[in-house]
Amino acid sequence: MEMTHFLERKLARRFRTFDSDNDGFIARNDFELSVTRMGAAFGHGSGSPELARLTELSLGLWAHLASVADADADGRITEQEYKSAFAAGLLVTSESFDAGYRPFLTAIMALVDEDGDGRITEDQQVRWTGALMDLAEADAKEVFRRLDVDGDGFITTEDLLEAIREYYFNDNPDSAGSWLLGSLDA
Ligand SMILES: [Ca+2]
Ligand SMILES: [Ca+2]
Ligand SMILES: [Ca+2]
Repeated sequence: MEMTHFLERKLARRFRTFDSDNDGFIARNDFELSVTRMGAAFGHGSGSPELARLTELSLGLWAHLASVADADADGRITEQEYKSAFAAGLLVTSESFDAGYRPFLTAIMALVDEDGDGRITEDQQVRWTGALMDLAEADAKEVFRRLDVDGDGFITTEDLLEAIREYYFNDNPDSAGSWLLGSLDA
């Protein structure tokens, strides 16, 4: 896949959201940490089946990342390794996107959508993106505003899935998905 400057900036931003402990690398502990933060943010402890499911999928995501992106096999992934693997189509492609992302997003929503009505509020969006990806509150609110196209105060799993798809595969800087992780210059 062609690596445009815009895509490169988006992948750099995504890399930082994976790096939960901010040490400059993605490793297994980053996924353990983000899941722990999700549990704390939504009141799910070690006995929670929803948290167990998210843990399973998160560690599965890490295992997949490690197997395809950790080129030098040192147990951690650098930003360059991440970008190279994406460019080579080893991480997610527009064809594999739905199958790859829907289960993960569904597991996240099982914690976040506390009343189970299939839609989430701004406050829930702020909490989950803060816990899982350390997204700033102001950025999360801006993301929510852009995704709540009909302005009813709620967004759905489908809205999020479409935005994530755009984030990776739409090279238009004005697409709603471009804003999914806040400012690219931060
Ligand atoms: Ca890290
Ligand atoms: Ca490595
Ligand atoms: Ca809800």
